[in-house]
Amino acid sequence: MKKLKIAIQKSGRLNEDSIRILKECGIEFNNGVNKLKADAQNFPLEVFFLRDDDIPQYVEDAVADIGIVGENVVLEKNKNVKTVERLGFGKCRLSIAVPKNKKYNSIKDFDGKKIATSYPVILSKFLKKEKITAEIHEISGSVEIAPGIGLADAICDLVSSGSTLFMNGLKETEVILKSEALLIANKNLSEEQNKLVEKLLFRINALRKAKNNKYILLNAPNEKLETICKILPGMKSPTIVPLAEKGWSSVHSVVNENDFWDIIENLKANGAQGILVVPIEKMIA
Ligand code: PRT
Ligand code: ZN
Repeated sequence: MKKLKIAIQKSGRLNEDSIRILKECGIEFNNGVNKLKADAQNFPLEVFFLRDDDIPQYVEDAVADIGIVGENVVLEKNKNVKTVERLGFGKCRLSIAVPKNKKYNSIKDFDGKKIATSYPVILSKFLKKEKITAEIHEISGSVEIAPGIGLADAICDLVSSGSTLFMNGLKETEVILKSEALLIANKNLSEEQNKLVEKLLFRINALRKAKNNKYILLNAPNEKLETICKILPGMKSPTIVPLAEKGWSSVHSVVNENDFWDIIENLKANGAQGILVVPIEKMIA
């Protein structure tokens, strides 16, 4: 069988999470330092370790079939690849920031100004859409120092916690992109390769669903079961097992992380006791 080739970041912010997601999918490979590629031992997958900036090009050229890379890089490089899935890590935003002592009214303030960035493609599209004429000054690193040394009036850079902006006396004024890691793919994969991508996606989704859900067990007096079952949605419907103590049952179900505390409070108010909550490792609908 032909192997699927995946490109992930060699080192940097996406490296660990990219390796983790593949390993959690049960794929074993050796990710030792200074390796260019590794063969998975139990899945037809070959892992290439690359600079993130090169990943879209490699995927477009089919050197790699799929890749894990930030949306910011995918949009900036503007290569002919497709997005298969948003992976939920490497979250950041691409924002415009100005010196914090500068008064800021609206995006119109940037008309005629100079903005330093490593993201000229995304920024110029944004400015065009907003009908702003500003000069884009492309620099490859340490963008945040540009206003301080008189190189530009503003910057457009990635932000996560905001502490880099803060330390450089800048304030965020416009968010132009909310980015996260994407699974991208070459547009002309064979049927066989597409099947492997689907297999991988199935595992990734089972993991993500499991992370967003918890398994819950509780005891309830039988006369309260109907109300309690209405509070607990479950995958199909809750499981009810009679307890040795007469008039009581144990109820098992799955609850979503988002509604978790509301559900727990509601259950307690309706007579549930001995509530146990356990993590789910994988969840297949
Ligand atoms: O060597 P290689 O080219 O592969 O890596 P790189 O140095 O180009 O990228 P790397 O590892 O820094 O980032 C990889 C990806 O992580 C980016 O393309 C984004 O998709 C994502 N990401 C998430 C971030 C951040 N958060 C982030 N905060 N990338 C960069 N930053 C930088 C930002 O540029 C700024 O300098 O962190 C600083 C701001 O952080 P805060 O927390 O101070 O706001
Ligand atoms: Zn890079």
